[in-house]
Amino acid sequence: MKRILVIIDNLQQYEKIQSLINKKNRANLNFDFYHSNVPTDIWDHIDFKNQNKILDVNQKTDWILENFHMVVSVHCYQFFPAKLVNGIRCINIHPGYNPVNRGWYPQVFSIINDLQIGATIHEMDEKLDNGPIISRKFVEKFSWDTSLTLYNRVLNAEMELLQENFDKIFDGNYLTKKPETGGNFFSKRDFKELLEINMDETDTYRNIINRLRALTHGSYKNMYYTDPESGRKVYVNLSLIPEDEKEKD
Ligand code: 0FX
Repeated sequence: MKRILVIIDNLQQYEKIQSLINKKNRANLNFDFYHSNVPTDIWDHIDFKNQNKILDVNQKTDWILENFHMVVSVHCYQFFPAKLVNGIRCINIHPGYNPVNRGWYPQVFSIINDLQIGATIHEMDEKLDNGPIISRKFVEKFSWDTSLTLYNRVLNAEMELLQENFDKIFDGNYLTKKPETGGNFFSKRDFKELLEINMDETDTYRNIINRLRALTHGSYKNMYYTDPESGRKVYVNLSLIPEDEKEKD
């Protein structure tokens, strides 16, 4: 029996992975799911609620090394220590195409910087989103995408990659590809620096629309200006409706 630890902080992907595992029905694989100590909606899922499924990978490195054959990180908020990534095979499912979209919120920076975007499954090394690539694919990007619509396409691509490579990944039977040099890395700080609107800044409509749609993601309050009278922040979202979709309304 192969014991596989999955650390996952994303409910959407958890539900899809569970159904894939059930469909695969591999009797020799045993999956244990944990999440980080960062509250997300996965905590309310029946499989996690009141179950003490928080796992700190730094504190529990030795326990992981003793009890598991491999680790899978799925949108996991923790940075894995060197002892862990060097001691056991750790795989990451990343919502970006490495090395083009390393780091945080890849689709946001893909829209703003006109970069291709996709998903990657890779072995983890000591750097973030950097290890040998097992499989990756691009997704389409449209001029009417917001962060949310593009993100959803990337999440689907992640699951397609997992499905296509499931047996290879868990049997450890694949060839990897070293990521090309160069690429991009964006941090959470880079994201935060995009949020405040300077009302006196001038730019092309193309750049302004790109920035607005890159920061439009469902109900998240991202871009804002400060109302000069009251000093309150006013959040801005962009609605983009291609012609054919409008006709359906
Ligand atoms: O889980 P995740 O989709 O992914 C992020 C990083 O992008 C990824 O590289 C890392 N491996 C993982 C641990 O964390 O992040 P999320 O569920 O917090 O956010 C999903 C999207 O929502 C994000 O891509 C952009 C958008 N978002 C998120 C926050 C927190 C916003 O637009 N505003 C926000 O304040």
